[in-house]
Amino acid sequence: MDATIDTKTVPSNEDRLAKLEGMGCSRKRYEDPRFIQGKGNYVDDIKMPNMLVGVMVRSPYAHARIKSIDTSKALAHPGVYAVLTAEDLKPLKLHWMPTLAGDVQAVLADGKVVFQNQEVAFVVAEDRYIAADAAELVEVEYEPLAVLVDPLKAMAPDAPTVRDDIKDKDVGAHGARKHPNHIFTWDIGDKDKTDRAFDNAEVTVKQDMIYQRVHPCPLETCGCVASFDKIRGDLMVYITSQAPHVVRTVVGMLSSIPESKIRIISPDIGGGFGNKVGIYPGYVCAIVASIVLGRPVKWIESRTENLTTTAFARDYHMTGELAADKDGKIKALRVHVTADHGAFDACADPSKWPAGMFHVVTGSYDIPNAFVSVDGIYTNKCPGGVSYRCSFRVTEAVYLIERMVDVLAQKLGIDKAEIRFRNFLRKDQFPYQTALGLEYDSGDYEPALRKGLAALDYPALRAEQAARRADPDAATLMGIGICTFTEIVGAGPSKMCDILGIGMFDSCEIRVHPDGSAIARMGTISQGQGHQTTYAQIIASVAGIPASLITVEEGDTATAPYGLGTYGSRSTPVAGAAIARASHKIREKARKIAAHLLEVSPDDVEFDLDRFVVKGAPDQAKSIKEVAWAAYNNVPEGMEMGLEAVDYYDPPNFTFPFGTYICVVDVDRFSGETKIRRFYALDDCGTRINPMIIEGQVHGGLTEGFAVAMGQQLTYDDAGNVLGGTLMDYFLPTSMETPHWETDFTVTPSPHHPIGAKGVAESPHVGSIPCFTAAMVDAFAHLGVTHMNMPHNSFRVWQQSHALNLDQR
Ligand code: MCN
Ligand code: CUM
Repeated sequence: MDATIDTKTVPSNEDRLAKLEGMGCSRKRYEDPRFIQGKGNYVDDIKMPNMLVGVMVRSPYAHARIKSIDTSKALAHPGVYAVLTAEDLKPLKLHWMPTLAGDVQAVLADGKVVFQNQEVAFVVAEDRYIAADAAELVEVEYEPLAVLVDPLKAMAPDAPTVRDDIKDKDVGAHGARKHPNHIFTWDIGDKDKTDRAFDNAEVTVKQDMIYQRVHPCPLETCGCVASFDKIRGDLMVYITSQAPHVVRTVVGMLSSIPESKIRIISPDIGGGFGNKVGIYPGYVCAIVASIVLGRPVKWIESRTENLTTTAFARDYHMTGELAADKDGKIKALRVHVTADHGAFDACADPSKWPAGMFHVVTGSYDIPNAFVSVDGIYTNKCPGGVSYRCSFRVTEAVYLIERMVDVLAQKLGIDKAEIRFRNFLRKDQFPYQTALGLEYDSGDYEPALRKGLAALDYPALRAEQAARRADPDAATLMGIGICTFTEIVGAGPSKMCDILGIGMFDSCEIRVHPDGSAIARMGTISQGQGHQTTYAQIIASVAGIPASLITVEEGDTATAPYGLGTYGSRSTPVAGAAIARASHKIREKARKIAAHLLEVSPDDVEFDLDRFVVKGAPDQAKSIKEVAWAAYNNVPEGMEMGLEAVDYYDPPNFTFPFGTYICVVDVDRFSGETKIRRFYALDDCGTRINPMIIEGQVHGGLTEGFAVAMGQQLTYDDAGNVLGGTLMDYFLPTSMETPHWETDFTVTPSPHHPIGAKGVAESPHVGSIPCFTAAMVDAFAHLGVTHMNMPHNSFRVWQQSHALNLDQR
């Protein structure tokens, strides 16, 4: 089908716009036919000739010395090709690997294990069943050691030492260490000024809160297929990675194979949510095994391995304080965090930021003074991760400030919406320098909250709540939660953000073929976000090529330009900008070719949706399709043939999406059972590329927010056993539990982004979690409750009611 335009009989603008399917259009997802029909191509779908499969032997103990490992029985098992232990990796210097956070991590346990299910040996066999049977035959003798699970006890003089390998190092990647279990202290803000503001304040409030340890739960677990060609010296790895180019660089560093001989391919990915940013021991072992054996080796996690060993999130123990005047105008914020990073600091944050973007913690409010201090701590828990639909600790930051504003409102008896109006940054204050050193690009918070309050008829809800509270026999309590968050996404300016020294730019390369269709490649990688659909829409609007004629390809380092990948909702703010700029380069070259064809000066030619028109002579025009053909046979004197462009975009700043979320809950005061009556989510992500995809992203993020707030938790018992390592114990909501979502939007473009777009994918997660807690607390607020730790499952809520004697009739 020819979707381009015949310039002689130009259809109406409406028809042409519809054919382009550019920005603002709810174009159907190009990806869906293959996903819905089970025709996706995931890592576990990859089968290579002579492929072997590796399975990990893991530690049952959270902390133990390894006295011996006997692999002989496993090696003797028919169909087994190799059993790797730390001793085998030592000659290759691969028994430890550097982490993204500047620490080191054992690839296979070296002398002792430091968390339950830690990797101890890697068994490679004909197939997964044989490998799993043989893994049972590996005999490891352990001598259990005292276990540290509580980060608040980690710095005690008699606390067990988690990391023998660095116990005497008094400086780590982020400065001085005060204790063998201490990783870093990260301070930001003006402590003296903040302390003074507290000393002089009319009112202060303080609240402790625990943001529990959770785990992202993508449908597809982590895995890879590594294939080393001994003859050519080439390494090819299919991998579940949100950042394939970074994997290539890291694999190059570890293996000394030049990057030109390494090809990393992230095929279809069954969800990422931050779980697939890190580099895991399983990847390293599969690669080593393939190099040693000269055969492809696959490694795929089980669900339990995924939940208990790769990437955790949160585990922040926070104390917030606000100073304010009697009218609720905030004067200062002070925060201390004890951050449990597990046994190795393998957090995937930009290198310079050990607590990620936590310093967005001043939120949507004009807070003149702030000071934050974060202590990173080792414990006998799983390392890595940190991200879970959150731009590097933003979820924790937003949770803290939104909770604190509520606590202050409660103390002063001011309505929770009203106190926000009193403290919001005003539109004319942007760009706004926060007390913690960020520059917010744009925002318009007040209209968003007004729209939300009107949509739910807030006064009526409060009246209903008051009536309910006044009735001693009411069976349900009612809570209203408000969250007016500011996110920070689009890491990031290379002067602030890097990964292992590589600046966090992103990229786009577009080639227009002679027939006017095009292929575009980016350094990001979709895990379900629909990039193949939406990226084409940006090109369509800027370069005039119909989206249906644009093939978008990501995830193969052999073809895509270098990019830092997809996480932290950075694709639209960073790669999206590169796409717009590359498209613009195409358009400008096309304009010159069109002018040449029309025999006029390029200045006399205007771009008009999908064609170039001579100014003042609308019948004289060349379509982009005609120009594409000419690019290969008839270009102006001195111009290079072809029509392609590349752009590497280093953003000048982050983008700061925001939103107003409102949640109404009904809580059974006798059983603790909670029903989400309404959940309203207004998001502002600047220019909207595909409203339908945005809505889908918001639904997904809200569902994950609901999961975290209402049920998810990775608990450890005192011996360091993970309680919650299966989906029987770990809450993954289905459509049965998930509430109905109401979405809304405002549009406040980013002034520095070429098309004014901000990221959106993580906002619903970041913004909804404090909103759920706020609603739960609000249900009990008239009884003096100021905070309840998550998850708000029925049992815990019932305990709360019980403590307040609410379950006694
Ligand atoms: N979009 C838009 N207009 C905007 C902003 C975004 O139309 N102004 C569209 C984009 O074109 C893109 C989608 O919304 O198709 C998400 O864009 P963006 O907000 O830039 O986020 P990323 O593409 O960088 O996605 C990353 C983000 C993260 S970090 C997590 S975690 C998460 C999320 O995406 N993981 C997901 N959403 C997910 N959705 C699915 N299905 N699976 C995951 O693993
Ligand atoms: Cu923060 S989870 Mo996402 O960045 O892949």
